[in-house]
Amino acid sequence: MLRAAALLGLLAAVASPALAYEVVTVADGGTLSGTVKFAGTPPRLEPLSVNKNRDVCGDQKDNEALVLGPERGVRGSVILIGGVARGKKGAADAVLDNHRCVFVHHVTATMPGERTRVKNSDGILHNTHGFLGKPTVFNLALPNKDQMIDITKRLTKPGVVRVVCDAHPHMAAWMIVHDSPYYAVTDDRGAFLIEGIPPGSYKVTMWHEGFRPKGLDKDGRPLYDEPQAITRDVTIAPKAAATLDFELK
Ligand SMILES: [Cu+2]
Repeated sequence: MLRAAALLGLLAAVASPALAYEVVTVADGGTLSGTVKFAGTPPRLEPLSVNKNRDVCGDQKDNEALVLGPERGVRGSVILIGGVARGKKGAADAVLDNHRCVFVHHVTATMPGERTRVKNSDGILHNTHGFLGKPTVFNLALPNKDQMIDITKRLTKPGVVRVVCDAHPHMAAWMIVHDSPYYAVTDDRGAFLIEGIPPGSYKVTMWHEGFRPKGLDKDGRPLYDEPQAITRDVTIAPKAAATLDFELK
């Protein structure tokens, strides 16, 4: 939880929380696309062992803290454009699914007011617990298959929400709550695309969870080093396409 807390200040600074986001028509918006690539030697991440419900979950699960695709593209990095006070309407309808004892997706981004739900696709009890720094923002027992709980109203503040399952220590996810709909999560190739950006100059932050293993906590949850964040400047011209490539080490 401390790791997430350390990043909150940084993201809050990027996010300008004093301004309430305003939806307007963006007639001359530009796009920002790019990639996150891994440089250097990636750590060897062992599979995570499952402590119970092995009949449903299996014995072990892949570690998703750092997943590299073709040409070392990094999956699950978050790209945030900071300081956009007015712009397009958010279109997210995010569902964080407990599916075969893994959170799908491992990294989700959303914003306050955009519909966000937690689902259980398994026929066993999961308890999805989200922390914004230390405080709990949601704590949901999901005993039933295909149960869905709407958490939109719980996500009132921008920041990094660390999500765990209280029933299964191997389960972990991240939910990044941004103050505008100008965000993206990188795909299997490490690529991202953000559209409809009002022309202007912005700070763009790439965030990635910690991925260098630091053992287990008392509950058997894997620990990692600090999340990483890299912020760069970008200028978006009217109806133009800008690119930005990040390197994670
Ligand atoms: Cu669980």
